Amino acid sequence: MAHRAGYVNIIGPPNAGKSTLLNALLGEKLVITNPKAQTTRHRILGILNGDDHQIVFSDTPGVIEPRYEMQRRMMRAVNEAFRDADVLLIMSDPEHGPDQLTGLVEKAGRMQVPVAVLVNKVDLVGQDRMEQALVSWQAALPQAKVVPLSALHGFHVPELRDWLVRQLPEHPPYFPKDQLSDRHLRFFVAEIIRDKILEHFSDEIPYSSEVVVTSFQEEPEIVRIEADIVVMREGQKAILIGHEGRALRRLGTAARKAIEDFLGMKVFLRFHIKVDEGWREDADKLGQYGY
Ligand SMILES: Nc1nc2c(ncn2[C@@H]2O[C@H](COP(=O)(O)OP(=O)(O)OP(=O)(O)O)[C@@H](O)[C@H]2O)c(=O)[nH]1
Ligand SMILES: [Mg+2]
Repeated sequence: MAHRAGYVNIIGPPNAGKSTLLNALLGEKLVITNPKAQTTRHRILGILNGDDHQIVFSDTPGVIEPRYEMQRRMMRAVNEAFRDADVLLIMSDPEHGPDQLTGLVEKAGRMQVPVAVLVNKVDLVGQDRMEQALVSWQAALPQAKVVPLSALHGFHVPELRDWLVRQLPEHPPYFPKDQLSDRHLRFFVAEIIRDKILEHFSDEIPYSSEVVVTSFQEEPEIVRIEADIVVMREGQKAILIGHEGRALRRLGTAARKAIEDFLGMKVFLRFHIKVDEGWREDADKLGQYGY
């Protein structure tokens, strides 16, 4: 039996549901998803293994016009995903048609590999709006397969998975068949903490924050985790900590519970808050943080 394998890269505007789709395709919550934009900051692989196939999915940051070095590096990760795709998934929603995404359309139009446009969040709009969106995408990218979808509710997700397997080239697996991602547990733990920061704090705080897991010790009964939360200003640190430390305790409890669910183990979690005004522009720091 021939084995098929390849890279299926998910690219689109912020908040379209790219990470939700990756989780739906994998059938488990691997990456964080959030109503706020720019949740995903890295290219993250999620690997779906079957007896005769391996799909290496890439979740990517939403496409934006970068304003600082961290965002430039995020867009570099997106561009890399354009280059090595065996199949390209352009994910959008009814709010973002081809006219709003001309850069993406142009790049997708030049691709030599199969392209599908996924118009996500069908559950939020009426039939007419959805029809219009599908027609305009098909006109903009005639060679693409255009699919209405709901990543959140799983609508058309199994059909998409089957179609993707058929598009893959014959190739041996790229990764061991029991591997789910290219990232380690520490990375996902830091992402869960960042997700809780997005949830608990507004305005610029989530966008000024970076989370680094500095210690991860597995004991028989418990995992002991220490993490730095880096913010850009003393005022942000004060908000994060809150009156008598209450905000930080709430964050800690929410993050600990989510990490316990993810690891299936009891967790002890401790934060250290640091202030570093320039981390988003600092090439060395960004390198250390994995950008
Ligand atoms: N109603 C509805 N909401 C959805 C659907 N898919 C995703 N969402 C929601 O849309 C929001 C954004 O989802 P994400 O998966 O984080 O979007 P993303 O494209 O990865 O966003 P970035 O990482 O910020 O670029 C979340 O609140 C999801 O629950 C869907 O099919 N229907
Ligand atoms: Mg995302």
